Amino acid sequence: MEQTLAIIKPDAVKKRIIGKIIQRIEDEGFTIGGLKMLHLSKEEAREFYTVHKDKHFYESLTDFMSSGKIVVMVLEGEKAISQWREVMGSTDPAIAKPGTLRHQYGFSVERNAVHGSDSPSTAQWEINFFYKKQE
Ligand code: IDP
Ligand code: MG
Repeated sequence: MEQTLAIIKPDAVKKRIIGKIIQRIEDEGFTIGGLKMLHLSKEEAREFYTVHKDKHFYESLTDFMSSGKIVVMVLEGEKAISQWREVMGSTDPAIAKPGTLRHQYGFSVERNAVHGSDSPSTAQWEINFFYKKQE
């Protein structure tokens, strides 16, 4: 059993497609091990995306990710990390394969509807980021 962190980003929350995305997650066979809605501050978004701090899109990305509520989930499954990345599709919705969530619901390379961890160590770090602190 593996865990990954999934986020429904502010663009998708605003589009009222939380339900469609969660339905897809369950249809794909993931177990949802944790789920909550929250609104990141700019500082929290900067901390979450600190790995991208030197990228040209860091300021814009962290503005976007702190622009509205998000839904944060822990997904569980045998190969949850790679499976969730396949279901999401490529970062850029313009090149994501048909049938992937980013192809279906993404608006731009930045506003691409969903997030997923990219490795076991990243997944652990990201899950701790959202779930270590007490509610
Ligand atoms: P990933 O989400 O597919 O793992 P990353 O390269 O880790 O992609 O980038 C994190 C997030 O930063 C992306 O999901 C997207 O929202 C945003 N992003 C990535 N590349 C660009 C870009 O070139 N311009 C604007 N935003 C970007
Ligand atoms: Mg990434």
